[in-house]
Amino acid sequence: MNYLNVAIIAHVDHGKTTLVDGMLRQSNVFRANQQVEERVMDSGAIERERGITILAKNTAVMWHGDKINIVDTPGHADFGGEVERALMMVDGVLLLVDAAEGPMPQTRFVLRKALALGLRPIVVINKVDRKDARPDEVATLTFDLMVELGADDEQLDFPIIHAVAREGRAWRDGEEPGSDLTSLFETIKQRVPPASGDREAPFLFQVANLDYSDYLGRLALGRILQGTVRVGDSVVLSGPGKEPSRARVTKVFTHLGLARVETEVGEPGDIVLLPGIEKVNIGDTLSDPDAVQQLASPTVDEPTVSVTFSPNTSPFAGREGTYVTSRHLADRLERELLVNVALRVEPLGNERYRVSGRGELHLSILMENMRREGYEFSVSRPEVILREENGALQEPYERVVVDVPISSMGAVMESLATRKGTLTSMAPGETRARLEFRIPSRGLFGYRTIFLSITQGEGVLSHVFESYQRYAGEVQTRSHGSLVAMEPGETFAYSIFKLSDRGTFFITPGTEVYVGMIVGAHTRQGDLNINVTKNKKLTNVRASGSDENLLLIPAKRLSLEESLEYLADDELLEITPKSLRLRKRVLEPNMRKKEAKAAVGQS
Ligand SMILES: Nc1nc2c(ncn2[C@@H]2O[C@H](COP(=O)(O)OP(=O)(O)OP(=O)(O)O)[C@@H](O)[C@H]2O)c(=O)[nH]1
Ligand SMILES: [Mg+2]
Repeated sequence: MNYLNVAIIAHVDHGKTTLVDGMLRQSNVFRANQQVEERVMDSGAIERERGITILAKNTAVMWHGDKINIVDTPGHADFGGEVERALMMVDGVLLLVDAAEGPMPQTRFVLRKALALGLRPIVVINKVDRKDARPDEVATLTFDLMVELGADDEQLDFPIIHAVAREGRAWRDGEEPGSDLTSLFETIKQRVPPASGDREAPFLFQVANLDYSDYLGRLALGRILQGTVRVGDSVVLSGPGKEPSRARVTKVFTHLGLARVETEVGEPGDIVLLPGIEKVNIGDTLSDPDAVQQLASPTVDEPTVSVTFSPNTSPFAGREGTYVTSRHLADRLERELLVNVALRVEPLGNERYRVSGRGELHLSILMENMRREGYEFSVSRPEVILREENGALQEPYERVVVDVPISSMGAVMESLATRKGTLTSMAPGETRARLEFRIPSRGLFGYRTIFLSITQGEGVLSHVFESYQRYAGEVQTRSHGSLVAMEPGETFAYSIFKLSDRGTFFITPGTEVYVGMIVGAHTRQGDLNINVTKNKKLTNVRASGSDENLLLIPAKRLSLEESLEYLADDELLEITPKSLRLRKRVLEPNMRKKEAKAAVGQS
């Protein structure tokens, strides 16, 4: 049997997980009457809620006697670390490109990685059913991108498949539209070299990912590079910073469809799961005790953004969370490092930890997972990670692509220019334009909300880290202060109504607040301390309008990402399983005043 190992890579939303649905359905891995949900590989709760893939996942199908191991990868730039790891296991990639959008920032990122590893892509132009599909143009743009990224002749000689992943159909460019995915499977067979690996050679395996099971514990996932592995075999675990140690193989699993299948022998070239190896980490090597090897760990791009995690110290601390101490926090972050290879954690003292990742979403998904598990903590404003090279300060820059209605083009250009963005290309169409910018990552913090409002929700923006470049100087992102509670207690509609001209409220009447908690955004610069816990004095004479009739502007409820984007340097976000509360770092108004004065004195 041949093993054909492929990863599906693309920009976000170009249809990777949907294509896997079709491949699974058409290779008889489901029972005839089995109900299978859409995007079945997006099995995580947050993945399903948000409709995005966060973790790379493996599956496999049989096709005409060959086994195709498939790795579905996330398209969002922040999860690029997952893609880097997935590429370790494969001999080919399906590069999906949306037939209307064409190559986007993350298309470039994943393609660059695949080309650098010498993989030969199969280009799948997906969503050709879209009214605005332009498959031929998109094929040309993809070719140009490959040339720009230094593809060699073999890589440039890529097959082009047209697809409607949602209907499970694909056909070769120039052929009649097909009714199933046969052409895609055939192309994989022709183009992806069967995994090589000498069966008689000593066993060699590198861990590309870790999985967990309640009764098996930690499972090492990877591809057998050579030799075979049997239940009962003794192997040697080696990796950076660890003494080589012996371990026994207790079970061997492979993938088939959505299931893990137990097998007696793991074959060279196949992707297998090995449970029961203690202390195993991603990048580690397992080898034959008579031929011990330690392979080089795969390289992963460095983080560009960091936040500080610390225990929650607000007056409400410990009310809603199960795990609230600094110890809990440290253990949980430590555990995350095992599976989240692009993440870094650094203790800062004083129970604080600097957590660094590849973008705001990379960090916010960790926060969201933690609060769902019962953790309570606070985080600071996300900051970019600066660097020094030859004495010059550098910061991360992003490549940004926006697709906007012509009518908002000017406003978008202006708003990005004030954030130090430079326009690098411009392709105006009849009704919409596509603009590309280079901008310091800092300039994009908090920009999404502004962008959506400028384009009235009609704009699409995506960005990906490009490189470290010269520090761009001051970038102003938030120009207003906060509305801060100065009395503790329950909020009343009456006081919110009275203060409604002062800004936008984030809380509704009946919310319990503490001194120093942020209840809204001030319309002006500087913070405003307000009392939102006052109720109308009861008098004998009832006013003509009663409280119930007060017409309140609905509160603006901030999501986790919006809250992070909102934060200023002297503010924190309190995250609990039930609530997100913004607060001033220093709660007492007088103390804040003193600190502000001291800061002015120093500068
Ligand atoms: N019109 C059309 N829509 C499609 C097609 N394939 C997928 N979609 C839609 O595109 C959206 C994104 O699909 P996904 O499969 O989640 O995309 P993805 O590439 O896995 O996304 P990430 O993993 O988050 O990067 C979904 O709403 C799909 O229904 C297609 O062939 N035609
Ligand atoms: Mg997906």
